[in-house]
Amino acid sequence: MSTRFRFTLGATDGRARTGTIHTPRGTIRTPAFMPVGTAATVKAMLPESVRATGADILLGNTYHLMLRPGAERIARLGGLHRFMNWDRPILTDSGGFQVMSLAALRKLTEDGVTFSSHIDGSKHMLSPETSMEIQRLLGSDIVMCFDECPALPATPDDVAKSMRLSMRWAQRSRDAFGDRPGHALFGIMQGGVTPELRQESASALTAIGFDGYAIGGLAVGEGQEAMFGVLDYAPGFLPADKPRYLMGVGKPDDIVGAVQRGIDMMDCVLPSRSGRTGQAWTRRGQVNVKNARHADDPRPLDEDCTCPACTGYSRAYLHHVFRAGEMISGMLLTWHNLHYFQELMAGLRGAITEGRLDDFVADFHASRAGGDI
Ligand code: PRF
Ligand code: ZN
Repeated sequence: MSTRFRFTLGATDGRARTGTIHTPRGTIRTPAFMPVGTAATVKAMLPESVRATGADILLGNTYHLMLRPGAERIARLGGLHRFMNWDRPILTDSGGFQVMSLAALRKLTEDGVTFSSHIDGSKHMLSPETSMEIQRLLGSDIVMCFDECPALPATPDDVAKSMRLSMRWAQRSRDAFGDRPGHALFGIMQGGVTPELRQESASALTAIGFDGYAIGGLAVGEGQEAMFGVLDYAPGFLPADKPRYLMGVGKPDDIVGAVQRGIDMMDCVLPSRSGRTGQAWTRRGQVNVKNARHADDPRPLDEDCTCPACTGYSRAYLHHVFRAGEMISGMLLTWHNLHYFQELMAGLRGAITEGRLDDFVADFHASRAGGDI
């Protein structure tokens, strides 16, 4: 493959920046939002529809795919891109975070973690080495280090021990990943809400050397103020010439605040998951289509939105198909939500490029009504 993995910075506005990640499977415009395709599908969406919303890259999960249908099976079938019919870049999470939130009978040691599947109870093991092997079998373009994200609340001492374990695992991940031209390995910073621990983690990772750096261990219940508190300093501990990825974030206002603080990539299940529970995100706030006051409303979700849900259907129809449990409900709302999130990212990129991010952010907050609209 001719194109190596490469990040080029574009414009900056304050601490915010635009950029381009070049990969053999295509380019990723940053700041980027990555829709989540946990089980080799962005639920309720065809891959071409996900692309039509403006996504350059999807996220997949080691944990789910190793359990079902299995990484070796996906490899035999030509890899995850071929399997799910998405030929653009895929980033895969490494599994540890999902083990801790989903699996039963977890046992953590220096070597890795053993656990029972949440699907059938079968026993499995993940370590830096097995996670790198599974992500290789999947054919992931951006591979994440195997880390541990401590459940909060935790004492600073527990957070420090966990972070140091993750840093030893980061070195093992780097060694096991090896040299794979065209594929990238990202380190994951931990350290909770303690600046000294975040600095120690960043130093450990940059000494090892990665193609990009994630900020893990946030959006785990600490609240937006505490998360922004960490994002006020943590991105500055990382090399400016490499992409910075904030894992598992977030709501539109989290995304805007993270981009203002120098984050380049994010992922979250929110637009797809809330689409299936009747929640729409719009530039004017949230709409809950299950609310009875939409039953006779001929207006679209958002007059200004060009997605299929807003150009073809009324709030009354979206209310009806949600209430009737029709599959098109999740399809239309997921499409709308992903379209809105991608339009927000395009708006942020344009504002940074033109040096008007502060005005963009002021408009973003001003146009949002309090509560359901
Ligand atoms: N580590 C990994 N995946 C993650 C996280 C983490 O800390 C988070 C935290 N928000 C989401 N996904 N590997
Ligand atoms: Zn729409």
